[in-house]
Amino acid sequence: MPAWLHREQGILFQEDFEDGSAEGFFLEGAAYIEREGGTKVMSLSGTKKRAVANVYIHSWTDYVADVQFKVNAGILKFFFRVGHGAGTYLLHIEPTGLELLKNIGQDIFNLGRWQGEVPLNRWHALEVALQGTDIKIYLDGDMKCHYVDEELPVRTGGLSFAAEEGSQALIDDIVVTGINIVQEAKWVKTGGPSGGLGYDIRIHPQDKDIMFVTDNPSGVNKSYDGGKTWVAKNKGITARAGSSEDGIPIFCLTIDRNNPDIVWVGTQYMRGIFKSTDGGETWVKRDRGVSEWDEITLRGFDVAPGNSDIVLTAAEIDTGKRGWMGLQVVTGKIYRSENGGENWHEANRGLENADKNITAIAVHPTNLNIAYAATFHDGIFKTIDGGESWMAINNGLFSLDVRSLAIDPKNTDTVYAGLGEGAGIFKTTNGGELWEGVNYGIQVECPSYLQRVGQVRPGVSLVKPARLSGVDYYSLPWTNIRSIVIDPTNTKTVYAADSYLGVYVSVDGGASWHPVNDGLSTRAVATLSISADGKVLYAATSGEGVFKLELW
Ligand SMILES: [Ca+2]
Ligand SMILES: [Ca+2]
Repeated sequence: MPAWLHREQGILFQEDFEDGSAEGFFLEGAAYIEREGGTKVMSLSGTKKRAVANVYIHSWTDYVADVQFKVNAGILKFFFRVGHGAGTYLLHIEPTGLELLKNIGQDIFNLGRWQGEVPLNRWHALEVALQGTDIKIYLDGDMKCHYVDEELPVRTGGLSFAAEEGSQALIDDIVVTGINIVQEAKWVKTGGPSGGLGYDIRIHPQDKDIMFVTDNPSGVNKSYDGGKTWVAKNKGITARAGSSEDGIPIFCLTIDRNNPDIVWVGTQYMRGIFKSTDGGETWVKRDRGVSEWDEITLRGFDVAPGNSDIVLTAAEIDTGKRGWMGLQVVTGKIYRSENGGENWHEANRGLENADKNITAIAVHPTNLNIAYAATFHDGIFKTIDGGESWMAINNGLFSLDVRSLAIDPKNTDTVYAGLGEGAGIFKTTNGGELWEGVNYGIQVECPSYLQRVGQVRPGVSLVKPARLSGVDYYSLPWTNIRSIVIDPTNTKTVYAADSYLGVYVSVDGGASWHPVNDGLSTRAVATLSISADGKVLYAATSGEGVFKLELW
């Protein structure tokens, strides 16, 4: 654990309902607060619709949950480590005993049963203590069940209570204690444009005070003082857009890994690749060979290690067609230059068909023949011939909506992929042969009436309810991992940004994640960038500008 984070045992959640509200709960059915004797309690009455009170907190791992309950009819169901898709444990509280179950996907596993009286119409104290795979359940102070879950244990998640039809129960005095990760360093807002679409932030690899932020319409912005002040740097960028033709539609920016004086930018909704050879002070147009005009958006660049003449750029192309709910149908294209941008040619073999809007491109840190491209609908592609041909590498991915990629600079077969559709983060340690979800502590959300995370599989479409318009569907609060960066000085430390829930850190190579949002006034993070010395992290937000986190 780095010094700017520390673990602290404390109260994670507490609710006695005395203020008449149930903060942090999502309620369904006949779940409401009522007075009972001298106190206020949560009442759950199952009718045709079951009554549910949920606390969806995915970052809880080991915790002790204490609760008072009283069952008046039927059974009370108590769920713990509730996580989308990952499964959940479930305790049935019946008049004749307790039954411990586990639910993963469609499967229910019976883990154990305690036979004994749990009288109705009386208050009881329940305690569930979770430590790794160890589960202990206490009723009125005595341990009734002890189970060690060695097989597919559920590792993380909040808690939830439910009463099915015919059941009625009261709950009160919920206290959850466990390990809190306390963030000592806080995000600080810097200057800079507020940030719209295409909000890239990049730090000079040798001088972390020098950085760039792009957006449409302000173009390229450069800071020489670590983000305090910014100056527009668009000299030579001829692209203009907007109703008054004064917007500078820059969508992406990349600093050459070999030579930080070389900087690439690309435009949105128009043909425009510009190159700087003086550290972003002036620009020249370098888009010969690109065949599109208004229908192209450049989504990113990467430069071959050791050879600044070899550059790949990923483009989104509007086909002019309209698809589902009138949304534009876009496709993707990769262009490659072998002469520092004098000419570009299409490098698309294997990518020609269908809808392959490319969201990110990453060249291997040491082997210029290997690169990865992430697509919005078709997963991840890999090239081993420098970008001339591509193959899909989606084995293990839960969603084919991929928003970000990061290659571990030291263990170069390790790649992280940030997914949309609430599918979280996936990692490969073998160059993409197999991907595994690494979402321990990542909060994943999507609307409950759509399929939940973990149930989305390649080739299986998400449910798109007819009553939603296309715009609604795409503006729903899916969690989308838009950016992943790896600390170059210690590649076990990884940062990920969700466009809806903010920033996470992992200090164990993705095995577990912790939210680090203290000081961020918005959770809508578009891009992260880390300095070469691993000491400063920047987050470019959508709408509230650039934030800086100093790490120690
Ligand atoms: Ca109470
Ligand atoms: Ca309350």
